[in-house]
Amino acid sequence: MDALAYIAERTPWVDEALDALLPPADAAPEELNKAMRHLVFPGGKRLRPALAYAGAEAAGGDPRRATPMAAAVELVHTYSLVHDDLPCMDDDDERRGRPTVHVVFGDAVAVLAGDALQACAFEALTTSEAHALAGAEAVAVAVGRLSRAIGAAGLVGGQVDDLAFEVGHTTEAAVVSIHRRKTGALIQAAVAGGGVMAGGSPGLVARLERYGEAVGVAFQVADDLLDADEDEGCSLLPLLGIEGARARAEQLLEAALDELEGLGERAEPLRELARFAVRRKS
Ligand code: GRG
Repeated sequence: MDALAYIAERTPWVDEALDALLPPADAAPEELNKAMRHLVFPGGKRLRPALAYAGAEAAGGDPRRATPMAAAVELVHTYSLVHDDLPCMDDDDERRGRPTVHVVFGDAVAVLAGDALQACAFEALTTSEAHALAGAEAVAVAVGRLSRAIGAAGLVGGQVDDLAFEVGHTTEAAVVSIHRRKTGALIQAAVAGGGVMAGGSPGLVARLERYGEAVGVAFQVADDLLDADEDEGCSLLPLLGIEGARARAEQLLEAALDELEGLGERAEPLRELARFAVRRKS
């Protein structure tokens, strides 16, 4: 099954969970609840949830055990996009072809909707259903991994360094460090967290972490290649050129695939998703 077919098969699972977790749009406070749903439905590619499910499959578990992690990573991803679009950050009026949350609901509600989406991510991981699916120990480990991935050492720290980034005053290592935190850490948490929720052994979860780190950075390099015509921000393109960046993404893909060596069929979704993350056209 190719990556798009895999994502299409798994997306209804996470969408159902997201719909159940988010407050109804007509409940009070309506502005907040509508703002929280604005970017979740319809969503984007739902790549991170698919990676959580595929991580669970590679661990040999029932992929449905990863649903709380799949929902949590998509909620964090959505919160980060809502905040990234704000006037004080990237100041974008449009995302996925629709007006951004702050354009529709105002800056204050957009900040608060992002905050509430992040809280909802941890709620997703700690419901009684999540405990029943994965067990208390796996839930605790998954919460720890997600917290580390999205805080000062991960997503938020990477975003701060990205905002302060100056083109022309940098090194490849500095760019990769930002990619690893801003984009890679959440992707890594999705895959490894899926493996944890499905009862993967510590050795297998460590392999998933290394796979996730490589795919996370490669995903961002691929994103930079897709945006090659736009003003260059924090990107490997000015340092490596288009062909050099493409080659680097392929190297990272190979490194990710190497981590799955010997896992056979059960890791096939992860292999397909890695190829998709690197070679996608949008
Ligand atoms: C505000 C804490 C905070 C972080 C913001 C999300 C983000 C970090 C910045 C947005 C800009 C950007 C290029 C981020 C890198 C990650 C990335 C490529 C996000 C887009 O992910 P996709 O392509 O999006 O999976 P869809 O729309 O498909 O969900």
